[in-house]
Amino acid sequence: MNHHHHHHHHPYKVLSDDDIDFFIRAIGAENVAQTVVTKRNEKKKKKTPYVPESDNDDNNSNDNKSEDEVLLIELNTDWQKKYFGKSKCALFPRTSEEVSEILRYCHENHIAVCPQGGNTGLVGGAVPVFDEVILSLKRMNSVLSIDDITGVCVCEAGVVLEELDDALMRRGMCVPLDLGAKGKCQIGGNVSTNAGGLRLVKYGSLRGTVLGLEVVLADGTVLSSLLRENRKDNTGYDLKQLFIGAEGTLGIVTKVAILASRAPEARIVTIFACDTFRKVVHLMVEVKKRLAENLSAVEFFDHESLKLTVDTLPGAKDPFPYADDLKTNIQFYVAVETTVNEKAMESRLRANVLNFARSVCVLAEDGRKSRGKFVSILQKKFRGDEAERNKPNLAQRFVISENEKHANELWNLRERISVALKYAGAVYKYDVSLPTIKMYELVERMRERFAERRMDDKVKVLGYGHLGDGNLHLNISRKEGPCKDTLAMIEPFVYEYVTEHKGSVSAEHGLGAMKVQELWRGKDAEEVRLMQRVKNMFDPRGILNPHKMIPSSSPPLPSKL
Ligand code: FAD
Ligand code: 2HG
Ligand code: ZN
Repeated sequence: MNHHHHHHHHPYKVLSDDDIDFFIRAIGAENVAQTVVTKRNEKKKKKTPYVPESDNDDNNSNDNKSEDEVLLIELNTDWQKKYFGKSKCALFPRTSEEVSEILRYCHENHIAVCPQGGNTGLVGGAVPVFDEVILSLKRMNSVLSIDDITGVCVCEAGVVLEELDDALMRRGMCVPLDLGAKGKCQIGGNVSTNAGGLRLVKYGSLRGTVLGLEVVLADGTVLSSLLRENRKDNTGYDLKQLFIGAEGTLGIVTKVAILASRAPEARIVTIFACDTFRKVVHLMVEVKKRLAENLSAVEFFDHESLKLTVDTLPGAKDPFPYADDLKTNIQFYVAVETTVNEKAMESRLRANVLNFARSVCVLAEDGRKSRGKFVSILQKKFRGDEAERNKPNLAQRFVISENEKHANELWNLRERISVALKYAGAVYKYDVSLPTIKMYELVERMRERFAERRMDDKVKVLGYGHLGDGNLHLNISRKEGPCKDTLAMIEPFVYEYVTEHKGSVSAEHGLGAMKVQELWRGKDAEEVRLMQRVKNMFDPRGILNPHKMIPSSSPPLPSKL
């Protein structure tokens, strides 16, 4: 750390009884959770026991705590249970006007605020670093309008992604975004992190599909004219882009206008098994070329990821249970999702996908037929057209979904890897962009580093991610819990490696608290300083999500000095 240049030092106010009184007057006692005024809390103690969310298994010691204390523990803790804040106050406004009142007051009184959506972020951005007031968007969860002609949907920021998708589905539409966290994350949180997810290949980034936003600025100003519904609008700077991916540092997103898509009526998931990463990449290129208009996702995961998922999640099954017996060396899996908008076209799609799969694959296997039988059947079947295959061995085998349930089962093997990791011990997560063809070398280098230090029996190094977008998720899992030596083997090595290869240290999860100092990497100091100036312009008192995303100091000095 260097303390030489503290240009913007923001001393924040410690909350008092008066502040709590103000919040209660502004939004009602039922929308304030707090442990500042202990007398008031006394009354609430043991009233109705607060039931925590299902995956909190460590709440048996909460008997003597007030409802608010229990709720604040939950809101101060991130999804991974890796970051812990010490906030004594959480606010649940129901309207933009209430958000505005809160911010105006916090601005005047130098009170730091941490905006929180579904709290599924993976970089510690949605929980306070110290005792910032938590501003939760949870109770602003109405879908306001869906335009059947334009497909534009306007909703409040706190709508849970899956609920928004359900609302659109009833009109034959869907959200142009899909994440494993959809049951909990909110559209406002997605916008604020510019979440990518599994279908970016099809829908593009939120920077294209978000057409307008309503934002409350740090001083309480409500920017409502930014909430536009036009697909096209070239009038001046596109200011809404600044709030997309701003991680709550420039304003609070209170409403979102998003361009929905037509919901597909049928989908087919195919998983290919490959022996080298080169083939994985070339397979992806072929998939993009030949399944182009039906393609909605092309993802990959390595064998270590599959093993951990199958070992950890009940119901997860190896799609190629006989692969080892067949003396192949399967190291990678490519998961391809294809869709059609009309149910009537499903059989046509199936024929196309099958035809493609057969043309790139040595053998097929559905993992359910008895081994001897299917091998002979398939070998017979394919021997004939061997000559016609243009990419005969990009994949060793494939499995294609037979129905929607099967499609889900297969897709879960990719979508739920991070959930499996959460239950498998401590995990170090890196979400990077790299040149696609070289993407997996980082995973291999990481394994070598652990092997050199004979630490490889204690850690599992997993590589998976959004193959079609050049986005690798490198995860290091340690069953026995977090460990300083392990971390020292990973950082700063990973960040240096990625910067050297002109990648990005955060492809889609953002910087949050975890990577705030990494913003300097791969950027000229001028670029970061411009960002600091933008931050300072929108939030001169630095009350919005301090200690996140934008470093307040100068670049760190070279460590060798
Ligand atoms: P939070 O975690 O609550 O907040 C994220 C950041 O945005 C914080 O900095 C917060 O302060 C700020 N914020 C939240 N709401 C607002 C608002 N209304 N106004 C201003 N600032 C706000 N991410 C991907 O990109 N792709 C994936 O595929 C993906 N898969 C995931 C799978 C799982 C199982 C999990 C747990 C996470 C995954 N994530 C993924 C990460 C995470 O879900 C996304 O970043 C998501 O968009 C966060 O939404 P949220 O509502 O939970 O936001
Ligand atoms: C995914 O793509 C998410 O599954 C989570 O972005 C990635 O946990 C991770 O590393
Ligand atoms: Zn991801």
